[in-house]
Amino acid sequence: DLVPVRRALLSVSDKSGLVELAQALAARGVELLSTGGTARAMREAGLTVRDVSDVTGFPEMMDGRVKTLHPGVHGGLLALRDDEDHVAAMEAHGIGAIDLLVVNLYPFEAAVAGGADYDTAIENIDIGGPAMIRAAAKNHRFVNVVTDVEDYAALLDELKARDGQTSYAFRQRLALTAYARTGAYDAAVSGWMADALGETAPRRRVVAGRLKQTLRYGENPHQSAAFYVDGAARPGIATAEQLQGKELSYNNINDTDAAFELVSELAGEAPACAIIKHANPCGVAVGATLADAYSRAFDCDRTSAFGGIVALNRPLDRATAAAITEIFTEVVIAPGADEDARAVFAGKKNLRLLLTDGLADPAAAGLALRQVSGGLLVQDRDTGAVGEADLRVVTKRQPSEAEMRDLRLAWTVAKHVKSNAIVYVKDGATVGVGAGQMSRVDSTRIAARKAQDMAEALDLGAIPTQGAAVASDAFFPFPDGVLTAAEAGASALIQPGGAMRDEEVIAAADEAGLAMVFTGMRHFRH
Ligand code: 93A
Repeated sequence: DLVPVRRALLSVSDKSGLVELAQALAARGVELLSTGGTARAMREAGLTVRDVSDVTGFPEMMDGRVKTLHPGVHGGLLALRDDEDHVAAMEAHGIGAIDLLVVNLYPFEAAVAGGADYDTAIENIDIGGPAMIRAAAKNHRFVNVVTDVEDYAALLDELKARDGQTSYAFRQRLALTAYARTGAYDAAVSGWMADALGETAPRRRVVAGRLKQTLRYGENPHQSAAFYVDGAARPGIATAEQLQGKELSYNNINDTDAAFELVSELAGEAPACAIIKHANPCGVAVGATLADAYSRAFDCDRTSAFGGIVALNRPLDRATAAAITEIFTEVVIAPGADEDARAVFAGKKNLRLLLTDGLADPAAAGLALRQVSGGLLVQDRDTGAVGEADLRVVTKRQPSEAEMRDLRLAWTVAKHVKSNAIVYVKDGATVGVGAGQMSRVDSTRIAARKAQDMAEALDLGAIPTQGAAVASDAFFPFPDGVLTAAEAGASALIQPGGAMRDEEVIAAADEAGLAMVFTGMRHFRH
């Protein structure tokens, strides 16, 4: 199954490593075919190159849209060398076999990530490249296809080790890599277009991505892992620039995403901070300054904040940077950092600092995926948001303006807490978060209990849940959760409503003197 490489077609947008590869191939006596710009680059290096237009008998035309789309090329890639009919067809039509295809595609992903407009993105969709790659990969019994500059060295090693030939196993791996590339490429095109058109229907969205980074390990050290990105230009974990600190881990990426998505919901607010641990917020606050917001978020649950992820809705400043470095923090993500802040962090080599280009758009259409045994569950991102008009006060008592502000913040935070989610907020800061419990009343108790513990640890004196606003991500099925919140001192509740026992629940709230607001929308998150 060894196949000699005698003729190669090179057509690459990324020309790095091209000349060295071509020189090594030429030195082995391999004939070189090529397209416009690639041929020029090789000729400038003194190589002898034959133009594809010479093979096809057609000039490159229509701004290069049609250059390799021709039987002279595709016949040379697809012909089975051990099939009499195929060989006869090659001879009859003067088609020469191509044993090696080296192609990398028009940089569609980079163009889109760089903010290309619609027409520019369209021009960056490579047609001839993927067609050749798929043809060569299909015929890997005879043809080598290289789609990644990183594989040039392996190809030359193989040719050297096998005296100018390649093994079947080697070609199989190249073909596999090639199909991964064309699959990811088309997924990027379709994803860009779905975003451009605001399409969310799962049947019109491809679930795939491009490998951004191989990770040291997954959720646990015995699991391998990688980070795939969809190539869109939106601010977030996939596009953030890491200024310093160790490489991000799988859990870092997951938690940093959760932190940034949450803080981005507070775009229109005062300076805000979210601290995340195991994908759940352990402190969220708005403040007079960013440092104030951080310190108030930190005070929600100082114990859990240790080794946490901090996300900010404003560029990091010196005072906030200094406060953050007082404890061990894994990652800080913010839409920028000033010089002073960078200087403070520079002394903390392990602290990872990620900068984004603005905040995420909570309303942006997209998909949320979850793996189940044998498949994927696909749904729209939870872009749901309740406006002023959606809120319905169901109790005798109306919430005060201050309570209403806290209710809205609690509701926003609850959307980002694993269900069952209960969030206590007082004066623009979470004071207790109950996450991931199987019973809602347990979450209500845990959140209140944590607030109490923190108050004792900080020697606050006052009970932080006194007069707090409480959000529940889904309806209270029974009055018990409401009663628990009331016992903790809460004065206002926000929840979707819609339970069979809503009347009982409302009556319990009225009896306890609480104000309660229904949103009509649920935010489960699992
Ligand atoms: O516009 S295309 O889709 N039409 C083609 O026939 C074609 N053939 C190769 N683009 C095509 N290519 C691409 O051109 C290759 O995939 C490669 O990315 C690029 C190399 O062009 P040049 O050699 O002119 O720099």
